[in-house]
Amino acid sequence: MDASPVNLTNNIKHNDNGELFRCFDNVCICFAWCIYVHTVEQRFQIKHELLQHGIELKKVKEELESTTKSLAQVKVELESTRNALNASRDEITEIKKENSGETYIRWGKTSCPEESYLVYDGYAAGKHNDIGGSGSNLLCLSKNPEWKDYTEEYNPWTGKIYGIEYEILQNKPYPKTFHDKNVPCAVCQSKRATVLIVLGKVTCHCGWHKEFSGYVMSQLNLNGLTPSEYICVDEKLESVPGGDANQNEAVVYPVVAVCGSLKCPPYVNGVELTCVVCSK
Ligand SMILES: [Ca+2]
Ligand SMILES: [Ca+2]
Repeated sequence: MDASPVNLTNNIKHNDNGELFRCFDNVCICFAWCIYVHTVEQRFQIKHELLQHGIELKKVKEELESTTKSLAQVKVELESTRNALNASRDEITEIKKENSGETYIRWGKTSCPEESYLVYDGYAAGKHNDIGGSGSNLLCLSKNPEWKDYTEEYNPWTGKIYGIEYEILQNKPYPKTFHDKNVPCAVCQSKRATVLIVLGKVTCHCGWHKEFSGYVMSQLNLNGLTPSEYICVDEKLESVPGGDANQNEAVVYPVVAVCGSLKCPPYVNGVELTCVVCSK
């Protein structure tokens, strides 16, 4: 290497410039590195924030799904409640309909026909068959009487009421095993507004519903006996338990047609008269 002063000066200048450039490069590298590091940090920060947002979005999505399921469940429950309310409303309407019809007595039975409602079943009762006075109508007495003021000692100054027996030994319509047995009765409420008892028929007229059919019965047709009303007794008899003894107090016999003023035909002399209870 040349050691002359000029060369030395040049070398010094050269060396100064080299250091200068190296310093400048280092600063640039440093600056670039800082920018790079800052950029990486920013990216990392953004990535971290995005990740957090993603987690929050996932939570919101899960909550939305859970809420949707809950709403679906509420909808099902509301639908079920609405159906139950509709069913209750129909039931109430049906009960109102069932309880809006006319009542009738089904003599000889303890129950009502399928479409009718049993108000109560009881004991058929009426006046004594060969003693005058008292009432003439036949009644369906409750099995559970209620009393108010009363006296227990015998008092002749009263009307009287007796249990009714079947008197059917001489007649065909009913089994003779029911002879002398006591007559039960059922008070029924029809689903329909009007009830009509038709004698001499076992079917109802067009537009009418048949409640039950049977035979007409009444007090015996004999001089000296006081009359009763005619009643429609069911064709399939029942009897009051424990009432088999022959008491002959209040009684009912089958009723037959008598030709004369009553036109025959269509009626037939001596034939037991049928009856039907109809509603509409
Ligand atoms: Ca009896
Ligand atoms: Ca008798």
